[in-house]
Amino acid sequence: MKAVLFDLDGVLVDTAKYHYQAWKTIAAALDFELTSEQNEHLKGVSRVDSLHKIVRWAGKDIDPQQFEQFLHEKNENYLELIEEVRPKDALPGVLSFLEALQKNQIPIGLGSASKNARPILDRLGITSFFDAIIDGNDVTNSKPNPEVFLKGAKALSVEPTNCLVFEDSQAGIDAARAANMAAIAVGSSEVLKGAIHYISDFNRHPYKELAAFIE
Ligand code: B16
Ligand code: MG
Repeated sequence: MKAVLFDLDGVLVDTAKYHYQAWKTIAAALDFELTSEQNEHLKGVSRVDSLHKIVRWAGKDIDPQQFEQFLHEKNENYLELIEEVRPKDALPGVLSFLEALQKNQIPIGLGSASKNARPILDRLGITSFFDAIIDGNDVTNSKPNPEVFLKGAKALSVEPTNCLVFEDSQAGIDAARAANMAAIAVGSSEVLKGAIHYISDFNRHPYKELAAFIE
């Protein structure tokens, strides 16, 4: 039997669109238009590393004080956007999948790069499903480094090889693989490489289908 580790943004809730929107505003302040293709490379990546990438793509040189200011502005903007998150915003089928895992006594963990993960889980009303929560406040290395998932496995007291990760980002799938864990991608195989299975959401791929990878 396996434990399951969930990414947050883009897997349990579509906050990925809010990250994109908030980063677009920062990019515009750098006279740069952030494309959705470039945004793929920001998914699962920490706030600091994301801004480093954007500044590099914009070809700008900014001082540390302005860098800090942009980080602050991005988060303020993002916090405003997520204020509206409600239980109905959990992605399709998430709630029943969590209920099925719990019913089958599968340990459940969160492995998110976000420092805002806990308030988002609370807003969704699903915090109590999680036996372990590892987020951006608990790690020093950003995905694709495996730290967040290795800490998740440890907190659940399971071997990394007995963990199954659900991820929507290439950085996250790479992190799972670096941790010796199998990953199921929430997204398309044209964009995401290296997962053992691809799903669009948890509604179209119910517990029965996914149980083969878990139990
Ligand atoms: P924050 P995940 C990641 O969350 C997002 O995918 C990524 O876009 C974001 O930059 C990162 O969290 C940090 O988020 O600014 O809220 O600390 O996908 O790993 O759940
Ligand atoms: Mg994600």
